[in-house]
Amino acid sequence: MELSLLINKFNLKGRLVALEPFGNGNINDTFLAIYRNTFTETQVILQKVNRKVFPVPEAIMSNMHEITKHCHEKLEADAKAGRDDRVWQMPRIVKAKDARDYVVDDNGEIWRVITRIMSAHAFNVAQGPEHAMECGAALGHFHYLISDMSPKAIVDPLPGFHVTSGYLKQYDATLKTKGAKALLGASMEAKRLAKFVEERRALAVCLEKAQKKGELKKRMFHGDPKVNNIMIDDVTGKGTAVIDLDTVSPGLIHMDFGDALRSICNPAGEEETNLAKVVFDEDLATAFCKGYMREAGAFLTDADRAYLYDSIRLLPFELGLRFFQDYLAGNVYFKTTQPAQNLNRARVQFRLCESIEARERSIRNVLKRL
Ligand code: GN1
Ligand code: MG
Repeated sequence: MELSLLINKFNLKGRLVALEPFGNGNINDTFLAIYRNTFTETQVILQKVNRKVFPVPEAIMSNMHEITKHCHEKLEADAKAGRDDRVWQMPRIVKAKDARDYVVDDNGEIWRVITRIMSAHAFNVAQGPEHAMECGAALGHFHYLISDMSPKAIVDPLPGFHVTSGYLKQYDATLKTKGAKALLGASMEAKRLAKFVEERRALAVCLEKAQKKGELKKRMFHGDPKVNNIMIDDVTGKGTAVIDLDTVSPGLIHMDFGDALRSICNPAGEEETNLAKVVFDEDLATAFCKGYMREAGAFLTDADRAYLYDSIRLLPFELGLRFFQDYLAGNVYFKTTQPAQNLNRARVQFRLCESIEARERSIRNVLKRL
């Protein structure tokens, strides 16, 4: 079905004047749509939910319904009580004309429309310490927002998501395939990455072990708080919204903490090809942590704090492993524009992991002072 006919099934007013690809997501197809009338215009985001990644896309939408309902009520109550120094925002679902939260196209694909947060932008890399601090504050505030949501309202969006030992198992199975063997045989760099993984098998289970011992407990988490999922207000420079709610579910908030830092503290970004430019920037990390603790520090236990360093080291390893496994499996999960892209993405994350390991003492000192 043509996109303009599809978006016409949603409850949007005015004339559609633009509909174009938007953002840099690795999973869903995303478009920006602009509707105009005599007086003003409305901008919304149209997305196709990736059914290769999310096994039950309908559940993604029922989760989104529950999460936005919970958070909007809380945000409005806080705003009314004048509790915040700013207006925190969260996109809302635009209903279809048949009053449902999404539209199913002729191929059975699920499409949704959500409002666009206006006068705000997300960046692909950190712009400096103030930006990093605002990202920290926005994630901390998001954790506060979802902290009292009932996990029962949520259907597991992506079984196995952020279970590092599971990714390792998947990687091991992939290694046995003919395709992976051929790719490994053909590239010294791929062999080097395989060795990198071998040397860090114990790292993969550090947080899972702490969870088994009861030191860490699942809470509601975001799942994907990378820098370009955090919107910054154009006017004030402050964080205003955390977007991409697809993976909000019960999990370890350490996964969010580590994921945000691996993304914010790598100013070279995820697609850098010159590894010399990939370093973990401690100034950005310190700023992020300050912002995060301001909003969420009160609900971290001593045990939570004890595992923060491990989470910072783990997440680039985990994402690098996921990219590398996908490369060896023939690029079936993450969107790519060229065959070696996932290999390069893995190189970047593993280099970041090394850079974190080299700075362990200093990072632990920063964390101690929080
Ligand atoms: C994917 O779609 P996007 O770009 O927000 C991935 C994250 C990765 C990220 C790396 C559901 O997120 O886990 O950290 O790419 N999302 C899923 O860029 O796998
Ligand atoms: Mg995402």
